[in-house]
Amino acid sequence: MVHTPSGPRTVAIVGPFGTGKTTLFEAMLAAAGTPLARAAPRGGHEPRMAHTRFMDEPWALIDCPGSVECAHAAAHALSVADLALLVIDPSPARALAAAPLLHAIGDLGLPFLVFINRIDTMAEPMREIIGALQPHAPCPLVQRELPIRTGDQVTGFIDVISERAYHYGTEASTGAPPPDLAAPEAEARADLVEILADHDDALLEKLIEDQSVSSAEIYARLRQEQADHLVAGVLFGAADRGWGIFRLWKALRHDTPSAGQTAAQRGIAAEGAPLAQVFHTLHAGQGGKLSWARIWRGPLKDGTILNGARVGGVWQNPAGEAARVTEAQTGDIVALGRLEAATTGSLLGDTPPPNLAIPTPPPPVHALAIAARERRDDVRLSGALQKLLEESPALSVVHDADTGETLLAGPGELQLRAALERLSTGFGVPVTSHPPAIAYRESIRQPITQHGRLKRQTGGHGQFADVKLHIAPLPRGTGFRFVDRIVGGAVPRNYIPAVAAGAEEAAKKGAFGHQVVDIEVTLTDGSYHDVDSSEMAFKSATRQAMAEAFPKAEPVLLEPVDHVTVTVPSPYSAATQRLLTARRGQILGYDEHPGRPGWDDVQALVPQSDLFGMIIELRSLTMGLGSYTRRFDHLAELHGKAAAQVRAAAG
Ligand SMILES: Nc1nc2c(ncn2[C@@H]2O[C@H](COP(=O)(O)OP(=O)(O)OP(=O)(O)O)[C@@H](O)[C@H]2O)c(=O)[nH]1
Ligand SMILES: [Mg+2]
Repeated sequence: MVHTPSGPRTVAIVGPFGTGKTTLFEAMLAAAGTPLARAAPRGGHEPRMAHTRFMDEPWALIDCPGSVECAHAAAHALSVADLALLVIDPSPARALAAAPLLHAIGDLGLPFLVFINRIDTMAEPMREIIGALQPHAPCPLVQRELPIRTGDQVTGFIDVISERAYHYGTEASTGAPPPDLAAPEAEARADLVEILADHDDALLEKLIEDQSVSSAEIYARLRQEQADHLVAGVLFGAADRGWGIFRLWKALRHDTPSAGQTAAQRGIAAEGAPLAQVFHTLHAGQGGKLSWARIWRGPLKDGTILNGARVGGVWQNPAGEAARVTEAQTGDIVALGRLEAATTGSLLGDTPPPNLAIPTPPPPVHALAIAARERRDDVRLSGALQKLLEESPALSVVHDADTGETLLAGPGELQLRAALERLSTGFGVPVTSHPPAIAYRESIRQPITQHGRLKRQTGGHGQFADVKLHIAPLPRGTGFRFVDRIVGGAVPRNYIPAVAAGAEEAAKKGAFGHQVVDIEVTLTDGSYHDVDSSEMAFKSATRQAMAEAFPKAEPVLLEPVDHVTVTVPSPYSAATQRLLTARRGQILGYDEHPGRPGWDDVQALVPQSDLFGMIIELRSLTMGLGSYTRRFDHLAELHGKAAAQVRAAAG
């Protein structure tokens, strides 16, 4: 085998909000002897990278934000990692919060370890915590450590495989397990071996024949089965006290696949031109655009042409600070400078691209209408938005043709707020925002015949047109229709298109000021003047007739109603239905979410005006786990007080 220089193995630290990932990231770097130059920001929205060495091997750690609104950033980090380190709270009740990450890890087929943090506050049995997590995990979870307690405090642990005891504060083993823990330890070890034996006949045979299994055998088997994502080990500790960090590092060192192995698993050939996958983008002011990428195939030199653009700088992050290097090796995590066309999720390199799973953005669940605070910033706003979208691929910008608004949509309220802040302080374009306008419509309920007549004498010759229209309601969803019933040339052929255009134009603004839909306008009769009639005159007369007709034809306000699918863990189904009902939702039913046992899809029809802000309520109801998708369904008539409110709001 040819030895090729290899970059670091990469671990993505993920977990629910506030479980101590950043604290663990810092503790791991400190334990490796390369503490961060500056403390990492708490509760940040961005992944943070650091390079380090542990026992003389290179590593890259990615500390991912935990907020559900940042799930997409974490998904990108997971998609370039060799292993996921899932950090959770020591609480069975909070296990569900890790379910989406466990699904994402399972979908990627990524090896992972679970780290139960805050062991200093653990009040419940370890078995229950793991038991609550297990139903959401893509494979069996095996407990690799057993807590040693002094009073009700955890003061150390037993390594279940090596059967050695460790006390927090010392890295070397303090010897054999204390006698009172010998039995539980033997049991935990037997459980672990039994799970491993499910995929290993030789081990199974030994078990059946009651032969002893050596630590070396178990370690080797565990490593293999973790790499094949057949099992995942569970360790624990307390990040902010440095407890259990050294053992965690040793487990990672032993069990994390190399970049080459991960690349092979993703179907990337070892030989070939450089290949990199961008997982994070940053516009760093003076430094220009930085594309953080995993090098699936190196070496990649500064100045290399990737997808037609020259790499303008390669940086690593020792101690969490950027340091320029001349080239990156296979496996490296580096920032590549000035690749203008690259975005988060881009594959940079030769064709054909390998079959890599690039995360798709989650459906937007919150949106704001935005505008540059200063009119003169309009053009700069579009440039700033482009940068923003490169940095935050879970955001999207659409121009709503109905309302004329620019909508910034994304995974939640906090992300949108952070985005507005980034636009103003990061890119120097202050913006205003407000809830998106609802595209109300209106129609009529009473057919009406209306005469429109324009007769005007201006200077030389005059303006004359005369039309008789029949305006009738159509079934919901039909739109606008124009019918010509002129016989005998009462309105000459060449003016009919002008009548049709005038009618369509007039329908843009009905009795309540909204677009009029689901009507049929029939031109039944009219008259003209040889000299004074013109297209303009007919258009004008038609518009006038329509405007006069609408208020008399029992106008009715129509509001857009969406079909909404809310996905929640099943225990929250009933509460979700109540939430939807309270927002004027009409529940259509609920079903198990396809391919995700324990989760439900609740279907409902909900007026658009009641969807604004719903995600905030839904998340607070569901431990942040609920999400939804929506699509326009139909227009519904709005009467009484509700209609009056909309009209009052419109002024
Ligand atoms: N008691 C205890 N507190 C801890 C431990 N580890 C972290 N914390 C505290 O938990 C809080 C959250 O820690 P962070 O490291 O910011 O959590 P995080 O997972 O990075 O949070 P997000 O990135 O916002 O999801 C901080 O106040 C930490 O001091 C621990 O082992 N024990
Ligand atoms: Mg954090």
